Amino acid sequence: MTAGADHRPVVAYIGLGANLNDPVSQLLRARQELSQNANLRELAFSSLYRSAPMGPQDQPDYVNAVMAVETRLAPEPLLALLHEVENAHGRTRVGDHWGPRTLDLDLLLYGSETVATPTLRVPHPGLGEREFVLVPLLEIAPSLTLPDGQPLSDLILTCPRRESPLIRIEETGV
Ligand code: ROI
Repeated sequence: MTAGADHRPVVAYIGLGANLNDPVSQLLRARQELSQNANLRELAFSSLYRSAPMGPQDQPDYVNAVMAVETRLAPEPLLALLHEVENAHGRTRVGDHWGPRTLDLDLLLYGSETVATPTLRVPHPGLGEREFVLVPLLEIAPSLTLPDGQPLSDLILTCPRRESPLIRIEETGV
């Protein structure tokens, strides 16, 4: 058994984002790599959405999606796997923390568990402010609730509106 793959099976949600080097193919390749990993089973993959950058505006538009997987990896080993895939995509962080990236994989939710360690916070702390995460997440999990019992559909009502719309650019056939 892979180290760390000893948790009871959990449904985890992964946010994918990219705005460099053909973002659509970055996301589609990442989906393949994740779904082919022996420790993950793909349950759903949202449409792809394009949006203006949140944060510094002097960078290309982003493409975002959300994937649901079943896994027995504990949260930290799952995060380590996400970092491996990011690195395999030649991830470089140009400039500051909120700069452009070839691939960003965020662990959004891990079953109904809350994680708060120095390296990982789940649910993802930006969830409620990020339309580009909430919309694809609701697409594949409309009745999901957060660990505190709050329906995800409530978060979209309070999510700050952006000036430019989130555009659904591609269905993924799931
Ligand atoms: N903006 C959008 N639209 N999509 C992202 O995935 C994204 N990721 C980021 C920051 C820089 C916050 N802005 C983003 O990390």
